[in-house]
Amino acid sequence: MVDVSPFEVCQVADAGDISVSPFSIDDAVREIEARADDLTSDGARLVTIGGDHTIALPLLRSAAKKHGPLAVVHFDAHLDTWQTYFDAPVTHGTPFRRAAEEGLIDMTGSLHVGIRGPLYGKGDLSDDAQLGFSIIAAHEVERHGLAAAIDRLHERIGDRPTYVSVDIDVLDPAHAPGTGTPEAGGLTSREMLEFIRAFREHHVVGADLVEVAPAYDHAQITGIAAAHVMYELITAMASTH
Ligand SMILES: [Mn+2]
Repeated sequence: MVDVSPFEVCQVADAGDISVSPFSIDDAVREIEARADDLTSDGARLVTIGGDHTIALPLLRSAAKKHGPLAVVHFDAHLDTWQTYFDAPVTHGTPFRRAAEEGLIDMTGSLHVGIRGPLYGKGDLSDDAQLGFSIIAAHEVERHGLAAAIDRLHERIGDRPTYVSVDIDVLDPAHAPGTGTPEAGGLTSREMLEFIRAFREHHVVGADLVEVAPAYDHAQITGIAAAHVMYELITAMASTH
């Protein structure tokens, strides 16, 4: 374990909330991309906290403009690569399909971590594989061990510029009850923090943490997990600043 004092080696600033339209998802997505462009125009790296998974799309659009196609490591119970959701193309179930179509993702270096059933449709896994994602399923972490899973992650992303997207529902509801689509059988927060520490060896250019729903939280269980995940992410980013 390497000691890092992230706030000593990096200037870390809270840029506040991004103001977005609550009425038009298209306007909101455009506003998020524009604000991300603005916040990173001086070379700063952006990590966002809050929102649902829709926001990964404008954030990836912004990051890919600067770095080219990104290795995306997506922590989630769900694939989020549907074609549409209730016929809508831009939702929290579709961001990585849109991003793949737009060439924002380096598919040779990208993977989902923590995926678990039940799936919504029979074709979900094959559709996802066709896009080119690799998967470390939640049960594989238990079956083959955390160290083996982290080795796979290292191998997959290599030295590519990397974007880390964390849906808090990757954690088991015991560790993160405050979210909109909880699924049993998820990662523990201890496993999750170890995954995040793996990024100390990689070049993380941006990150998000989404789908925390404070109104469903109890005793700040979800908030504590989310805050620690972000702290470790910022620490990992500071390790390679
Ligand atoms: Mn998600």
